[in-house]
Amino acid sequence: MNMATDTVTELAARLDSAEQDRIETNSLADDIDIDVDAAYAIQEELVARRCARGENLVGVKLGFTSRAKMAQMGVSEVIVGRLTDAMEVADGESVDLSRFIHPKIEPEIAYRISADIDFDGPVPDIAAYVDAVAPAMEIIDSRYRDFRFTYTDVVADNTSAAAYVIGRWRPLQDVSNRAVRLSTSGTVVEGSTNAVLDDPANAVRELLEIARRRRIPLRAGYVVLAGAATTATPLTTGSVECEVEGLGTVSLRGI
Ligand code: OOG
Repeated sequence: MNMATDTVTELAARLDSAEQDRIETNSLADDIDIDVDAAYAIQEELVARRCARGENLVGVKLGFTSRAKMAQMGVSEVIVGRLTDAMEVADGESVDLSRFIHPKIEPEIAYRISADIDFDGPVPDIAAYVDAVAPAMEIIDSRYRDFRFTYTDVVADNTSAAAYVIGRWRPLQDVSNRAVRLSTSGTVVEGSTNAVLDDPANAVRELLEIARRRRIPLRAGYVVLAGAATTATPLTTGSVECEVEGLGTVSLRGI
C-alpha cells in the first residue's frame, strides 16, 4: 500500500501532538488500515518533525526482540525506531517524569556503531561496524491509550521510544548469557541478556537486515538499543538502576 502523503502527514501530526501535549491517543488502526510500509513512512515523518524542531538523530532502537513479546504481539519481525539527542539522559541524572504520559523502563544492552554502513556493499561482520557495548535503559512511553496498540500502530509511534540512558562503554565483547537486574524503589526484575533473540548480537544482525531493506541510515557514532531483556516496569519517582553482569551499572532518577 502506498498511503497518500496527506494521510501520512496527518497521522504523524496526531502522534506528534500526543507526545508534545502528553495526551494519549487512540489506536490509528481504529480509523484506518495501515500496513508496515505505511507505518514506517509515518514514523519517518514523525521523526522528521522532531528534527525540524532542532533534534538530531543519534541512533536506533529495536523492539519485540524477546520471543515472549513477539508471541504476545503475534509477530515474527522485530521493530526499529529512531533515537534523537533530546531523548538522551546522562548516566545518574534526573529525568522529569512530567515529560511523559505513562512511562515504563526496560533494561537493555547498547551497542555503538563505529563506521557508516554502506547498504550496497556486502553484509559486514558485526565487529566491522560495532566497537563498543554498554549497559543501558530505555524509557518507553506509548502515545496510545493504555499502551494498547497493533504492530503497525507501534511502528508508526516510533516504537514507543521516549528516552534512554547509557552507562560506561566497554570494548565489543560477547554479552550473551549475562545476568540483568533492574532495581527501582519498590521492585527488582531479573533476567538474562539471552532474552534478546538468544544473544543481543543477533538483534544487531537483524537490525542490519531491516535497515538495509527499509533504507534506515546507520552512521558512525550511532547508539543501538538492542531491545528489552526483561518486561517493562512502570517508571515512578526515585532511582532506577540496571546492572548487567560484567558491564557494570547505569542509573537515573525519576523526579
Ligand atoms: C513497544 C516497544 C517495545 C522492546 O524492547 O520490546 C520495546 C512497547 O512495548 O511499547 O522497546
